[in-house]
Amino acid sequence: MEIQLWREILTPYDLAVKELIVKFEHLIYEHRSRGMYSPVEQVSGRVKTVASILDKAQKKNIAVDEIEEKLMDIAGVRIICQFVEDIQKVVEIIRRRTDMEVIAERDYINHMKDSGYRSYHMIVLYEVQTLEGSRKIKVEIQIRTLAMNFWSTIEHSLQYKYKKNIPDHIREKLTNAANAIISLDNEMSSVRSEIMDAQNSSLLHSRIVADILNNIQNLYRIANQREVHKIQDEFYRIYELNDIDQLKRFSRELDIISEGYRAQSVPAEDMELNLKG
Ligand code: 0O2
Repeated sequence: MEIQLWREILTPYDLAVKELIVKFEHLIYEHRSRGMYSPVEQVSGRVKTVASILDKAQKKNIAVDEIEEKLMDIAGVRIICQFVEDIQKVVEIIRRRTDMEVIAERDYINHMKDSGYRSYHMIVLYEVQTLEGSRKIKVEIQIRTLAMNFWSTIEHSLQYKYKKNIPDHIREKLTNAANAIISLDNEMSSVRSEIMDAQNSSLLHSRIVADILNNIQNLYRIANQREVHKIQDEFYRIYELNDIDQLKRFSRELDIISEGYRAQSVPAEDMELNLKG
C-alpha cells in the first residue's frame, strides 16, 4: 500500500468546500440584494478530519486506498433553511446548476432515520482546479431547517460522548425532541408567509434608508449646505413616522433632486458631447 499523504489528499476537498460556501453565500446575497426572500439562510462546510475518515472507513470495511472512491462525505457542505418548504427549493436550485452534477440523493425528511435524524442529502461532483489539473470532487450537501440542525447538532455531540451507544433514557428524550422538532417546523410553516412578509419589509426598509442616506451624503458634497440640512431634518422627521410608504416617497423625491444636481454638475464639454450625440 502506498503512503497516504493526507495533507495533499485533502487539499482539493478543502478547495471544493471553500468554493461552494462562497457560491451559496452569493446565492443568499443575490436574493437579498434584489429584495427577494432567500431559501438559503446559512451555509457552512468542513473537510472530515483524518481520524473521522479512518473511523468511518473501518466501520464500513473500506480499504485505506479506496477511501476517496467510496467515502461520499470527505467534503461536506451544510445548508440551513428557515422553513421545511425551502429545502425543496434549494434541492431544485442545486439540480439546475451546471457547476455541480448530482450523483445521489437521500431524503431523510420524508423518511426520518430511526434515530430521529432529518435532513436532505445530495452527493454532487464538483470540479476544482489544482496544480495537477482539474479534479472532480465528491461533496455531500446536507440541507435542513434551523430546528432540524439544532436537534442533529445535539444528538451528534451525544453520539460522540457515548461512542454511539446512547443510553435508552437519553435516546427516549431525543426521540421526543425529534417529534417536537417536527411540530415546531409545521407550526412555523403555517405562519411562513407572515414571517416572510415581515422579513421582506424589514429588508426593504433598510435598503430604502441606506439609499436615502447615500443620496444625502452625495448631495452634501455638491449641493447647497442649508438645503442638505433641511433634507436631513425632513428625513429624520419621516423616519420617526415609521411609515414605509412615506419613506419610499421621500426616497423618490430625493432621487429627483439628486438627479437635478448631477445634471448641473456635468462638465461643459461633456454637456456639449451629449447634446451633439
Ligand atoms: P460526521 O461526523 O457528521 O461526518 P450509510 O448509508 O449510513 O452507510 P453514511 O455515509 O453514514 O452511509 O450516510 P448517511 O447516513 O447519509 O450519513 C451521512 C452523514 O449524515 C453523517 O456523517 C452525519 O453527518 C449525518 N447523519 C446521518 N445520520 C445521522 C444521525 O442519526 N444523527 C446525526 N446527528 N447525524 C446523522 P458521519 O460520518 O456519520 O458523521
